[in-house]
Amino acid sequence: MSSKKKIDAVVVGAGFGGMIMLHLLSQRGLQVQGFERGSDVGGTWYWNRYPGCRCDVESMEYSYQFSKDLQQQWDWSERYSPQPEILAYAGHVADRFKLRALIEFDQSVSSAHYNDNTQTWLVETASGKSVECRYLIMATGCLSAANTPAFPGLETFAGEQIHTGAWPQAGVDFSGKTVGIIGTGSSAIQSIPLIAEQAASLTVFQRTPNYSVPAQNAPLDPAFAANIKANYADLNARNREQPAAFGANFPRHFDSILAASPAEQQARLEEYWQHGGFMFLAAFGDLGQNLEANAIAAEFVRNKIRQIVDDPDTAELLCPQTVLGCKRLCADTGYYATYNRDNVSLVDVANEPIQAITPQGVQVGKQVYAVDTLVFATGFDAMTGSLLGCDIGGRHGLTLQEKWAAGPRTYLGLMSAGFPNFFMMTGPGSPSVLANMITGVEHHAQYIAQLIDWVGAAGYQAVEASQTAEDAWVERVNMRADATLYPKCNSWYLGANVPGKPRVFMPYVGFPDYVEQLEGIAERNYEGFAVS
Ligand code: NA7
Repeated sequence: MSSKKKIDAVVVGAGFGGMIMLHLLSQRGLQVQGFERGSDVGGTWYWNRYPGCRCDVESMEYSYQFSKDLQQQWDWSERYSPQPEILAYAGHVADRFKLRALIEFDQSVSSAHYNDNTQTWLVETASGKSVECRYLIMATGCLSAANTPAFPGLETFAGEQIHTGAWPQAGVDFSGKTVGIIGTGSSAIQSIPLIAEQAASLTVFQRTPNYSVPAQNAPLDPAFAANIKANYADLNARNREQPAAFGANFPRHFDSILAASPAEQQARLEEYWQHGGFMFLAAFGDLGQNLEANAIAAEFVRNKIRQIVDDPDTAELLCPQTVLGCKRLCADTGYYATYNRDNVSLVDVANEPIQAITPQGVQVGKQVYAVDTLVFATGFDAMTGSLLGCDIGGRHGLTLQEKWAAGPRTYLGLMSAGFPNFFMMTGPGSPSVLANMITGVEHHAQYIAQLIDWVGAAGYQAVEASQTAEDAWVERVNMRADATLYPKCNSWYLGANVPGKPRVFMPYVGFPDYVEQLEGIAERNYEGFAVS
């Protein structure tokens, strides 16, 4: 081992979560070290470079709130910023707050073990670096462990294979290529229209169709942006009252769709369709709670698909039959219309699954679809993948893998009993992927920093979640999910997309309630945390 040193804190990951955490801890005078497996900052936005990649939360709301100067001086160009611009923003933040000096890039943390005697963590990287620290903060992201299904013959494929979540930095030229893409989640829905424009042909392998509403992306109106900048604090405060910490600029309705006449239902849904994006689910108050209500909005989207897609069979194949919004809603630019192109075809792999990848392409039943390039838009081992991908050992040698064998268990999505001084940013049991991620990480970073202040001020060495508080929290997470329609489909929120993964609903439903819970806990002297 080389260069072993003892410091206050290690932060793993230099996406938006890791950067704000490093900033807040170093501001306090703590000696901190960041490790990042990529060659630069940006996290999700560093890895996901596929064509069409953009945020599905509006840019004016998907930006840091901790620095008024940063908010005022940064300009976004589109309603929904494209990935290169968000990555540039991450780079700007890193430079502006001098974070790069705190981060070692191209360092993948492979293990972290707690020492009961010294009450410190020993953190090791795959390349043999080793650091001893008091606090360990995993800012490793919710969607950062790419999931490539173990198709038989995968390694025999003769062409180029690419995962959307690990896109080559140099880009991919699809010109003249025969391309296949597996998956129809958000990444596929964003990239398919652009790949189709470039490729000679594109074959989409669809297992489950997804609901997508138009993003209605457009250049950002400077007057709109200026107005928000003049009242940023107000927008942020109102957003914190929203279930997912965004969308306060557009009305959220609380009335039941079942109480509206068919004409009123259609008019309101049409208005929200035209507005675009996630706010479609806010057109009525019961779309996420009531199956009958949900079915009306779902049929509205299916009818849109039938109107847009020329070939009736293809349209029907694209129509989801699942609960709307149960899997993450997608926002697109020209997705459904892409199936009207002559060079695009849709293959249903729901009833007849992909059997194998052959040297030539994708085998479905007896048919092989020959492709030059194969894109895996097959998602992620969400929320727990990046945590369990690291060998993490807590008190008495208990590993996180052992503790979470039946699914993740946390207190507040921040700590797990038996793992002192070990924090997760937007971990399972926190709103995370069900809320504006940048607001979520900023809230967590501030909470963790204040908790560390409190531990230090009280003269303690270690803090951890108590078992009883954790058990009660897990119950609360389940109870809140059970009051919604989320558990009614096979989504990655439940771990259902990865074979063998325990089926547990991982995110916490409702950002405002979550913030209120955490504030109350802090006021009650960090109730549920044990110190030593
Ligand atoms: P998603 O939303 O998890 O989508 C993955 C897609 O890949 C989905 O359509 C899957 O079908 C499909 N898939 C996965 N495994 C297979 C196999 N074995 N055969 C066929 N099809 C398969 O990932 P994304 O990257 O699109 O989006 C993730 C999030 O990133 C998104 O919600 C945004 O927050 C940004 P399935 O539905 O499982 O039948």
